[in-house]
Amino acid sequence: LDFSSSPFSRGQPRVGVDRGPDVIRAAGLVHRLHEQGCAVKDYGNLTFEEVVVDEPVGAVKCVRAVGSANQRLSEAVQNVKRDGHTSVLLGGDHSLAIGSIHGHSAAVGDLSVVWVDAHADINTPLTSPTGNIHGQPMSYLLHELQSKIPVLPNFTWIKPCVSAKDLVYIGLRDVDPEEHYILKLLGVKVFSMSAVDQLGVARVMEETCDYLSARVKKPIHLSFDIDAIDPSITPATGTPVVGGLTYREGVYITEHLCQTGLLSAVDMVEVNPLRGQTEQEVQSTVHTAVDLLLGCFGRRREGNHSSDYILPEP
Ligand code: HAR
Ligand code: MN
Ligand code: MN
Ligand code: MN
Repeated sequence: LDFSSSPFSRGQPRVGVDRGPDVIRAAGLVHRLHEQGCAVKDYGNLTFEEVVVDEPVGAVKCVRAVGSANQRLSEAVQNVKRDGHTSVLLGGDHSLAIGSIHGHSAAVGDLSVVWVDAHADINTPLTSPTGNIHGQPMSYLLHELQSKIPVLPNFTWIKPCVSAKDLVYIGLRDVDPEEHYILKLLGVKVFSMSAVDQLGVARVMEETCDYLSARVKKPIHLSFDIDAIDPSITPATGTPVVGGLTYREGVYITEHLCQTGLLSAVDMVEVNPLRGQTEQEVQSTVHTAVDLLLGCFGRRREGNHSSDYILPEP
């Protein structure tokens, strides 16, 4: 596993999400992954060039900063994948999925994307109600939306690289009307919270994997927005939405994806320690993010042991 972490927050207006990577590290993520037998290399925080003048383009905010940070991230992820490692991105806000998915795909080719989020993050620059790019990343990545994306400064390096049929959403419960239209237009597979309620998480994951592997088995990119989990458990995030996934449903998603053997890159984004009301709220959010990542990389709740373990003889 190779970590690229991106203390980046300009895809949305709230301060603090740039501190996500440091609090996730401070919770002992790397040590715990080592303990469960993962070889981990931590590249530390990526540094991004200061963009001083960054006037909105139309309604879209911080375009140049988001564009250049993601270009840098894409290169970092490409290097990790070309070295044959699994890429882990600690964010930062969800605009970073642009560089993470772009870089992943540039290195390995066609991907499946599993997007776990309260939000669809598929607004185009022209449909976005807020102008925040963390609500838009999928629109830049989908082949099918290419003709709807205006030219933006520092975004010209982005090549759409995901097909709508290779994308699955899980956990949606706050979708803008324009986003809902796009999802229906493109026929994107969506397991909203209603579907999770109806089917249960086990069937959602079974159907997700059946759907994605119906044709060829592609490497999976998991983009996990911590706000997918219910804010009673993960309140320290910028745009909490009631009625989310339980801790157990979240962990089940990661355990299931791990068992496919296809997990090739993971984003863990939108942890914002400054949005917790108390230290306990921050810790609950951060520990959940860590447990979700441990689930991605082999931790099972039934227990684990290494294959060369030998029982001690008296
Ligand atoms: N749909 C809204 C927008 O486009 C809100 C997006 C909110 N935030 C996220 N995304 N955390 O997952 O601005
Ligand atoms: Mn390496
Ligand atoms: Mn998101
Ligand atoms: Mn979200």
